[in-house]
This record gives sequence, structure tokens and C-alpha cells, in this order.
Amino acid sequence: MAQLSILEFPDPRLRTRAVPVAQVNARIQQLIDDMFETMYAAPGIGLAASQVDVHERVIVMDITDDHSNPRVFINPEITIIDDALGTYDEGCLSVPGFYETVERPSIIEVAALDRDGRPFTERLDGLMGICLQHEIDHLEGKLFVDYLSPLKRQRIRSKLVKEQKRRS
Ligand code: QAP
Ligand code: CO
Repeated sequence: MAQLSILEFPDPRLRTRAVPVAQVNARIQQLIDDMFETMYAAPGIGLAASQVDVHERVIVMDITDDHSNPRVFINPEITIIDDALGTYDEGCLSVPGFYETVERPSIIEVAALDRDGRPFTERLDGLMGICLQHEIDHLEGKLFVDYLSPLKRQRIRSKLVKEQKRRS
């Protein structure tokens, strides 16, 4: 297992659209294991492969405090079940230190492949549904800051660039 480094906004590589996984093989399973290690170490509740500079459609998620519900979504497709929007103060490992309110549909259904390449479908609500939509956005090259006003996004960008220069 290995911890991977996480790309941070405004890194242009985060804007890459990820391609579908053609075959769930040992390489993808290794990627999944490394993504879990990286996410748990952060700590975070969701991570898309795009964030570790692998532009394939793989997501890991675990919203529990005790790492008891690790979930994998490969090539996820979502359907909105209920148009009603909910709000959540979202954060992102690629936008460290910033949390802002985002509105999204509250109840969704997802069709995806699991760690063994087996298809499944599931209805998700609450934080699981919100987090999965946030992670699927990453696969499309989209970030939660894109839902904010240009002014807020620019402020976050400036602060992060400054922090990244200080560290490098
Ligand atoms: C996505 O985000 C998410 O700023 C997952 O300094 C989060 O795991 C979707 C994290 C909330 C919906 C709601 C963020 C860790 C982790 C930070 C994360 C930070 C350290 C974020
Ligand atoms: Co994120």
C-alpha cells in the first residue's frame, strides 16, 4: 500500500475528464487500496482518482468515523430520484481548509461496478448521496468551488496559491 499525493486547486490537472475503467484488474485494485490509504490518512470521507492524478472513473468513500463502511464506485452513473435540493457545508481534500454551502439533489440512485468488477445499483440519500455527487463531479473535472460566486472562488484560489508557494 502507498499513500498518494493529492492535487490541490487550482492545479489544472483537476480539470481533466476521467475515462471509464475498461477492466477491473489488479492495477485498479491496487489504485483503490492506495486511494483508501490516502483518504483515511488525510482524513477524508471521499476521494476520486482524479485527485491523485489518475484520470479513470474510480471513487472511494467511507463516511463513518471508524472506517467501517468502505465503498467503491467504478464507472458510476447516477439518476436523480427526487428533484428536491438539500444543502451541505462541503469540503474537499483538493481545497484544504475551505468549507462552503452547496445545493444538490438529496436522493439519487447509482449504478456502478464494485472492487471485483461486479455491477450493483443502490439508492443513496443524506451525506452518502451528496458525497458521491461531489466525487462524480471530480471525474468530470468539476470542483465544489465552481458552484460558488466568482468572488468567493477567487478568494479561495488566492489563499491556496499563496499557501502552496509558502510550502514549496
Ligand atoms: C467530499 O471531502 C465531501 O478542507 C469529501 O483541511 C465533503 O473528505 C462531500 C478534508 C463534505 C460532501 C461533504 C477537507 C480534510 C476532507 C479539508 C473530504 C481539510 C482536511 C474533505
Ligand atoms: Co473533493
